[in-house]
Amino acid sequence: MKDEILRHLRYGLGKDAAHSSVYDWRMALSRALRDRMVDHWIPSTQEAYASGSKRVYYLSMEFLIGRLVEDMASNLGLVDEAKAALKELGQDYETIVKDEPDAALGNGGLGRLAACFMDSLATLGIPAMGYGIRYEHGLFEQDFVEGQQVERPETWLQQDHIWEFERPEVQYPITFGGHVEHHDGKAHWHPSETVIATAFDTPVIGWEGRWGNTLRLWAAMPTKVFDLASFNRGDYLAAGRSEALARTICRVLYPDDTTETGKELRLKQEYFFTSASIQDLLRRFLSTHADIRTLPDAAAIQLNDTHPAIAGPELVRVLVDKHELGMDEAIALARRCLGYTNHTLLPEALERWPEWLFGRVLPRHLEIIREIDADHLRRHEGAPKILDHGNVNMGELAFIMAHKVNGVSALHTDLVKKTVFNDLHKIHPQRIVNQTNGITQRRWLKTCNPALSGLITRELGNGWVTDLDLLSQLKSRTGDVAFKEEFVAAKRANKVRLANWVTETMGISIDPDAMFDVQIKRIHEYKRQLMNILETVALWNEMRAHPDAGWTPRVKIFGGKAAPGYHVAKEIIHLINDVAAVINSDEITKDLLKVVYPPNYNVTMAEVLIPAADLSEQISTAGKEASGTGNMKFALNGALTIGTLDGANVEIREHVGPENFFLFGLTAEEVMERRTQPGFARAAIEASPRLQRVLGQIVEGRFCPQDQGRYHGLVGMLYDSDYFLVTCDFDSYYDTQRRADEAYKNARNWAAMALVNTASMGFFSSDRTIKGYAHDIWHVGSRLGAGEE
Ligand code: 26Y
Repeated sequence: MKDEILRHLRYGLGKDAAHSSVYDWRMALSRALRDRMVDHWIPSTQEAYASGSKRVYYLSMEFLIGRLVEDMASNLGLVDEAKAALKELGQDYETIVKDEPDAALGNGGLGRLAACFMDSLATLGIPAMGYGIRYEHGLFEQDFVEGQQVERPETWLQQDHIWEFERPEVQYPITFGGHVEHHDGKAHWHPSETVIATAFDTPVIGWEGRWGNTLRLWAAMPTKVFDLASFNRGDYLAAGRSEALARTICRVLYPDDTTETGKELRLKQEYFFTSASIQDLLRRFLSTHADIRTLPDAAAIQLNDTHPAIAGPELVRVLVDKHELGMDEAIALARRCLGYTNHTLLPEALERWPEWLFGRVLPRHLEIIREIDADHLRRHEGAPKILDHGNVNMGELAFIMAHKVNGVSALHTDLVKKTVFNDLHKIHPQRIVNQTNGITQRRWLKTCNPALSGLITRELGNGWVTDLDLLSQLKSRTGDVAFKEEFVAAKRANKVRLANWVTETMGISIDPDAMFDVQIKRIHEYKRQLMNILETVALWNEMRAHPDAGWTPRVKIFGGKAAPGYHVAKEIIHLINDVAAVINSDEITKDLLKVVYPPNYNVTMAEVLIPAADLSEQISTAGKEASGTGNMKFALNGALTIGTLDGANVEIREHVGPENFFLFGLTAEEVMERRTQPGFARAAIEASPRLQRVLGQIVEGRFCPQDQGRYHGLVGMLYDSDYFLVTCDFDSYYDTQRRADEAYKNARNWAAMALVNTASMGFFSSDRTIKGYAHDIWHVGSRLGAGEE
């Protein structure tokens, strides 16, 4: 390893050891790891090709990967070797690993789920390809200026991204606009714009390098650098048009995970990567198969939400216009290939395009969608339509074109059946299935929490790394005082590490023995960070009034970004920061309460915060969080959850037992019922003197004396509408927090509860989730060990 690093330093980077920076060392280490990785990757790729076995194609607008060096080193079992080699070279492994920027090609849960799935597919030996977009700029970087979020562009590709291999020979034209002509019963699309999709491949190597898949991300290139004929005519704009479109199409990830903005560029991004992926998988299929009708035996195409839902009409278009299948046959064939995962019930996050805009960008696809609607209506009278009220509804499209539709937790799937897709569910009662989300324990325990994972491996061996159910053996240890002490020591070491980082980066000193209470996720009204900060103020009031009442010291930790156009979410960020400034400078409560909100929350920050958490905040309005996956990461790392009966919280609570979970709040049914009562919010506030006081303080400018009206709008909204029922759940939340305070005082018992949480998380491995998809939806198997057959 040492020689390989030095060789890459010299011949790959043109440096000698004496003059190398951390960046150079990281590049050399990464290249050395990459070589080893390729030796696992190529045989898998060859085997998948030679066996002709069915493949999974996972189409996702987002892959929220984070850093790669450690992941690769860990999955290849090379961490110790790399550390030793670098040490001999006078370098520090940790420093080098920390130099890597996150690959942040996603907004949040949906993108991170795709990354966990890629890890599990490779570990399980299922031939698969992830398809997405190679954004030049990932999710924006967040800064706080006077407590307010400001966004800076993210620039990960300004450095060499050495994990990827450019594939200039893999190119497909992607066309837009123009018009369609019909003659001799055939459609001819004459598009007005073309860009070229070109592939960049990143190997995804599973545990111990047993299998490797590919993440193929598409970048756009102009058809020619510019059109010389137009240029010579003096038409400079036309000459550069393809170049301009190519430059913008992959420029930036849309930073919104809720409101569909109806932007033409987003539709073009969606079609761009979906069409490239469909062309690519068909080329692969046709290189070994003669009959296109057998495609469903070779390809399972999974749509990660509706973002790639255009895959349905695109596949039909190719089958009809190029392979001359009949329309009905093409629709049925495409359906047998496609699966659709729904990730949201929020109406504003369901994609809809104005028909006029859709038809302008994709005129042939609009015709095909009409045919899909007609075909479906012929078979099912009165069925919901894709084209409705001048809109193209991508949810209906995805549903109608998929043979299976899945929700991402038991509760969510149930609500999908009862609400958004109720009518379609009645027509196709077998179509909707559940696949509860999961997380990869390789990243979210093994790598991010060496203190705990080392302890577990010492006790159980390392089988749990590929079989998380084995953690249940730890349940018998809740009475083992010595083991529990080590479990507690691991948590404490992680808390000290976090406390040091908070002091260094934010200048706030926090006590590692205080309860670390963490809420990290996108800022959204339904996730109710607002309720958390209101409770913080209420707690602070009580602490100031009775400082000697034997409080459990707390550190409230927040992390998360707001969509740049989401005004209310930005106000919530501002309020958290305003409250933090006041509380953190209060002499009376300085040993009892701190509020910490480090800017620019991302995957890497999660990897530090989660292992150090005591309490996990999963407090969304019941019925709104499809699943959550952070909830699983916390519990796996020995945090207790305070949460509502929402998303996967329900199943987490079932697995850990109700006595090891702090439940509060209205149920999904009660939420719906409460909303029908006029003035419910005002009534709830009137019934809660504690909440009244907090809201009064905020309105009076207690946290923003220079600008007293700052939160009038926000508080007014709580009184007048409060769609997410912050006011109704507030008292129950406050009381449950005090129960958590009491429980924390009994350190032994808390440790036992935390240990049961870790020990009960086997079900929430993404390995289990992927096995579920493989069995119920994709009908694919593992190739592990199959090579020797
Ligand atoms: C259409 C566009 C505005 C859009 C872009 C991104 C809409 C939604 C999204 C992302 C949604 C998302 O991240 N959903 C989350 O998916 C997770 C994985 O299933 C769930 O755990 C989580 O509850 C859900 O909010």
